[in-house]
Amino acid sequence: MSFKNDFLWGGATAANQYEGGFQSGGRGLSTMDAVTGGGHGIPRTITYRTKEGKIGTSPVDSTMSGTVPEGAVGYIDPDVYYPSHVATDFYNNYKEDIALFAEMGFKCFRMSINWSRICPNGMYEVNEEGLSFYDDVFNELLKYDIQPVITLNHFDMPMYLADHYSGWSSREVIDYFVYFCELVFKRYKNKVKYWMTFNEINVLTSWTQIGIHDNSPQTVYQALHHIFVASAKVVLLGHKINPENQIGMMVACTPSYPMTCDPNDVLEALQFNRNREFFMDIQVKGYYPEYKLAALRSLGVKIEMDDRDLDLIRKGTVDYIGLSYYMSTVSSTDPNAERTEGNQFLAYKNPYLETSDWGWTVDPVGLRISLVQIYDRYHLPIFIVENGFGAADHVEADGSIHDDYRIKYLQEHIQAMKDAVDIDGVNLIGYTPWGCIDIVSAGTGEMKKRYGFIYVERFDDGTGDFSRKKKKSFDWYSKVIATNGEKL
Ligand code: P53
Repeated sequence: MSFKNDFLWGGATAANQYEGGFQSGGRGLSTMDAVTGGGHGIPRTITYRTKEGKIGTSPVDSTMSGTVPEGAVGYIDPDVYYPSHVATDFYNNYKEDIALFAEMGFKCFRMSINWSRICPNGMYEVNEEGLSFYDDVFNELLKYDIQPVITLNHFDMPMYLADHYSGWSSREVIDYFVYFCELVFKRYKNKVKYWMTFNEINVLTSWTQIGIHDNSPQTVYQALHHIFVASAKVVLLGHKINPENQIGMMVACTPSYPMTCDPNDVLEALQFNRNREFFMDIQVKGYYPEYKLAALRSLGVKIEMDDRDLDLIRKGTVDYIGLSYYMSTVSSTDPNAERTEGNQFLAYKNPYLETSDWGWTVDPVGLRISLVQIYDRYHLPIFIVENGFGAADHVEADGSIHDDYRIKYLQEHIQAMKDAVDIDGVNLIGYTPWGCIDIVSAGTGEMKKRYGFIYVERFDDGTGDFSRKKKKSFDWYSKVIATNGEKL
């Protein structure tokens, strides 16, 4: 019982946090190239240049939210450290890294394609060198029977589109994105079967992610509408190019519990959770749900649509639901409820849960609850494409790394997945723990917050030789895969 025989065990990464090579192989600039390191309680910033030529910075919070003023463009300061420029250098280490993934027994590997590596300015142009880089990567994966799982857009975009179109607030960007997707669907037709369109579509609010210059509800929802239409078009196109393609959506799943059984708290949590379900309603069911239309009306948001948009959204629904799950949160209507300090995700303390050093709750039962709720509501296969424990690892004198805390977190979450499959009947198709090799943290920009089974010698001050080392969790996860999740 438990996991299917072809269960997709693997690991997950994203180009802007892992790939590096930002000026190699004809790649264009990407928004994330202008995002600084941050860390140790200091937020990351976007560096920009205004129309008048003034250099400025604006903060990016841990939800990646942050914009630059109207008319300003991304700017790279030669004296500043930008973690994504080299990241942990997959670009020059992919063979070695993939060999290590194969050693762990990975059946799949999730990564994103950097749009500006294929289309340097995001428009109708093709960088052959970029296409052939991913050919090499996919060939290497397939050599070991590792299925690539490709995120078409993970928290970045060609900087040119952010600078000249205010990103996704312009309708033209739909066609540019569809063009890019058509290129990669055709090029990798015989290499890639699993795709997902937009990473964590429910948290897209920033210049770095979607190129917008203000994050008023009007701008965000108009941009999201374009993203929904683009995603639907891409799903239809991907199915046409290869009917075997499995194309999913991807949502950040941070479920909220009511603080008490006060019906007002229950309602508050329900509204919070609906803000996430909205995205699945659109991309799985294929329509704008009434509760969101009502909320948009009361916010005074008016979305401009083309006649065909709703029809496209109805037709271009996805094949599976991809989700990230790290933690749960709490909703309350009590003004005196205990608040957490300066944590933008988790406003209230849950007295039943422990937290990581970064204040993220550890809640495996919350994962099981979410799987049940999502499966009951949508009846689509579910793929957990992110989960994991960010921690500061200590390298012992003999080079070993005893990350028992990470093993414990993953053990408990895999057990919760098993229960969801065995007891609750959820159709779960795969599991790719986040940052299976150490990569840059999205929220903090740090290397210190590590998730990997593989350690990368790279530090926040820009030093380190990029060498790779196995952590204790490496052997543990290998055994989990070898026993198809029986031995935790
Ligand atoms: P870091 C919100 C809630 C949960 C995860 O995060 C989130 C977000 C949005 O920031 O992001 C995902 O690196 C994201 C990854 C990211 C990962 O969580 O801040 O898809 O890119 O690295 C972990 O610890």
